[in-house]
Amino acid sequence: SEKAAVGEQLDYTITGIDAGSGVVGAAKKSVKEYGLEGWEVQTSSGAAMTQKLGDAIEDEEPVIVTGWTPHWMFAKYDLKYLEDPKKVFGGEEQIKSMARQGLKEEKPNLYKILDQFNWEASDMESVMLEIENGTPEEEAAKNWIKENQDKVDEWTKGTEKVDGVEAKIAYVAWSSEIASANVIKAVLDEQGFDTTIKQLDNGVMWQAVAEGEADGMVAAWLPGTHGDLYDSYKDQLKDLGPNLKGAKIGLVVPKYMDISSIEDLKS
Ligand code: PBE
Repeated sequence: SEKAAVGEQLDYTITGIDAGSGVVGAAKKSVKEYGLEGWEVQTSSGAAMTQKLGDAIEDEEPVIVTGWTPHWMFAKYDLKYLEDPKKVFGGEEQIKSMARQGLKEEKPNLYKILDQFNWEASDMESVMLEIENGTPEEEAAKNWIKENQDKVDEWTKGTEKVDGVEAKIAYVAWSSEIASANVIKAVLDEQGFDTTIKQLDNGVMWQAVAEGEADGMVAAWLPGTHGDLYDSYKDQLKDLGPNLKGAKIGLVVPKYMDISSIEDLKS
């Protein structure tokens, strides 16, 4: 059948991102849960994944990637999520901020800004898209801040400027988190912090905040995507609540593909 042909055309490969990401973990689980015999999730990086997606679309060929929202890919291409009746990829996700123990007492202004940071999926997407279109990360962050000073004022409300207090924020090299880390850094720097954003693997990011090596992070995808990491570290962290609602992960394909569900990958 035509559907079985998709597996053959793709060499039974789902194009993933880094092995430590939650979406790759969920994709591997989906292979098992849906009985997708012979299928493999190839790990690489977000950049390699979007390169492969773009190349396939240029040639109107099939491709299946591990995707997520917010992401610039939905602004640039006509894409759809494959239905996931078994809910292996979960439902609606939130992106939450986490602080290390003791931050509130030691750096109250930093704690408060992290606590008050929140924006919309469309905000994050616009920063991601600008970076994708070639604007340097720091510049894209500053441009967004200039256009959205009212939102930023809410994040810094009730805090005082500081003079070179160090702020260490951990993040992962996902395009969404490159956007949020650069925006939070630009905001903190404006408030007088000496901010370092440290790029780590997912598990190491969680560990760094839990062990107090980083002050915080704004990249906790919950309840599903990073649920196992949250369970491991939640007693060592201060959960500051969501900074973005309406996030999602799943398997993403171009709209021209004639499959609609993960179940269609079963031959
Ligand atoms: N992501 C982007 C991450 C969380 C943020 C969906 C690629 C993950 O899968 O862990």
